[in-house]
Formats: sequence, C-alpha cells, structure tokens
Amino acid sequence: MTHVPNHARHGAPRLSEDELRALLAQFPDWRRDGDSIERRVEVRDFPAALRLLNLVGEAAERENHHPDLALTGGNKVIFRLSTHDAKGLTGNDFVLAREIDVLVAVG
Ligand code: H2B
Repeated sequence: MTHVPNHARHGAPRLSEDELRALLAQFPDWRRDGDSIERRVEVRDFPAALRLLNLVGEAAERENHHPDLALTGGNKVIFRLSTHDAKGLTGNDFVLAREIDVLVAVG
C-alpha cells in the first residue's frame, strides 16, 4: 500500500502518468477524468447523503484539501478531487480519496 500522510502537503508535485496509473489501480471506485478523479455513490436517502457530505466536508477542512461536491437525484453524491494549486492530480487527492472510501464504507 502506498504511504500517504494525513494532511495535505503544500506544493505537492503533480503525479506522473506512471504514478497515476499505479495509484488508480488501488482506487477501483474512482475514475480519472483529465486533471480530476471522481467517485459517485448512491446512498439510502437524502439525509444519508447530507451526513456523508458533512463527514467528507469535515475531513476536507481538517486536511485543507477541498473537493468539488454534488448531491443529485435526492440520494446520489459525487466527489471530484483535483489539486488546484498544482493544476492537476497530486498525492493530496489520493489522501482524501482514501478517506472518502472509508467514510462511504462505514456509512
Ligand atoms: N484544495 C484543493 N482541492 N486544491 C488545492 O490546491 C487547495 C485546496 N489548496 N485547498 C489549498 C486549499 C490552498 O488554497 C491553501 C492556501 O492552502
């Protein structure tokens, strides 16, 4: 498992295509879309979606790494991660992606 720190690192370098390929293989629920990675989750209902968004929002604020978030169709949540400072994907995106995976898994 790739080692990941627990706080966004300022000035983190963009990942190379090789690094991205290797990391994405460890994140099967995420798909790459250009300079972002995205995960879509369908939860039980609107309150569950709001709870998940709040938990992810708190994690993001703790890490100072802010995702794009959307809630559509009443129970579908979209997470979209990119490092704006680096204009691309960095290790910081995968730190938060792993945390989102945990929060989704625990419900
Ligand atoms: N979030 C994301 N997703 N990308 C960034 O580059 C980023 C961030 N930069 N949150 C942080 C805040 C930066 O603006 C501050 C100054 O640390």
